[in-house]
Amino acid sequence: MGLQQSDALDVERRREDFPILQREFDGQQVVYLDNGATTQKPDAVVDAIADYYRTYNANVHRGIHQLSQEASIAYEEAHDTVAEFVGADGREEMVFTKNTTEAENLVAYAWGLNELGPGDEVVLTEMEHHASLVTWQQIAEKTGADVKYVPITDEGYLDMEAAADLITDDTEMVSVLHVSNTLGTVNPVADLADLAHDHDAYIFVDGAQAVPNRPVDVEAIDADFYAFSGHKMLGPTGIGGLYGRKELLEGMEPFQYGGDMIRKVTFEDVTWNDLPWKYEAGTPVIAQGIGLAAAVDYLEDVGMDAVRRHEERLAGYALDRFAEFDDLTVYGPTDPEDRGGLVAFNLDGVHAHDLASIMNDHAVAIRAGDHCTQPLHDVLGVAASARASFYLYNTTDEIDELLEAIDSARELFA
Ligand code: C6P
Repeated sequence: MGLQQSDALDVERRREDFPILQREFDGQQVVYLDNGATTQKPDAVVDAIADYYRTYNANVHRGIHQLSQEASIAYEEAHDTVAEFVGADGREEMVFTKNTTEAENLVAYAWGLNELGPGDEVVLTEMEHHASLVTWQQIAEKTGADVKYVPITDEGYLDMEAAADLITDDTEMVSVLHVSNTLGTVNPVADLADLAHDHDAYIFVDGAQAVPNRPVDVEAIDADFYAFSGHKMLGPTGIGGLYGRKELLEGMEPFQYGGDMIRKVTFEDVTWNDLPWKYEAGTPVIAQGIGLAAAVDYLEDVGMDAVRRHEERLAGYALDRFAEFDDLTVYGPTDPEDRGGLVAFNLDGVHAHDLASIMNDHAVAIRAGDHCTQPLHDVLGVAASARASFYLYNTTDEIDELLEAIDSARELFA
């Protein structure tokens, strides 16, 4: 790739914004490679949340006092910031949810439960996260619709020929992840959107592993819905974003009922609030929204192209290093440009959980398990895998430390 670290982003300077990266376990500095699960938070995000609680904490859309006005403005403007970040057309198209999972459930319940019926089909992929797979499976069961799965190729790509056969006039919804949290594969979501729209179906894109790592433009993809989680992109837990095409969000029923999502209520009837508040029932995720906007500001400052290049560089370096060892099986595409910054793998003869535990003894934090993709692991023929996932503050030296820790596991189990 011929890309030097300094061309992408100044990692050493950025690391100073994350004091947690200085943590030591038994004198060893932590190597945090579990960013696919959740990322660390820079001071700017922690400060923005603390500033809200310290200086203008109040409920939003309820008070006429100054604190409430300040909180309401900050919360509403957070929607604008996040909407712009993913190319949505303003706050009306950006609903704040608890996380990606809740965004999936919102659409499945508010749209799917009302629109799906016997004979209708929802098309997913074999690499789907449980957030989408379980949700659509259950909604299909409630409505009598069928679920179909686009298979993956041996190289870990979606089989697009099979996708073209599976998406038909019976398809009502295509729900696909943008970047796989297990294979790392970057899926051709714009092509899948075209396929869905050719058959008058909608497409829901799960961007949980994409928005943190690459520039995303929901309009360029032509997504109908697009979801992501704040905690995977430097933001706090407890917040996610759901982009929805305005006319779709306007036409759908609310997901939850209660305060703030209404305009006028009588004992007999109710009218709904404007977008996006119609989908944010009760006291919303105020501090989290403010924190997510601060995370977006931080990412904008770094530059999403730089983040993507850095992730590709780290993934490429990891793939090259892993290829040096015959006893390591790596899942997903071999070309780093086709994948996000994560590598799932297995070491011959060592269970992924044991491997992660030995990594922990070396202060290397990775994830082990099925990564909420049990059916995909069935396809891969393994019960579990270990996974190293990178972010903008990781270095190739840390990947070397990972490899050294794997070496000690090798020795231990030899
Ligand atoms: N994947 C991982 O370690 P929530 O939990 O709602 O913030 O995100 C769910 C989710 C949905 N889609 C994809 C592609 C994801 O990767 C995740 C979360 C974490 O891989 C936890 S299982």
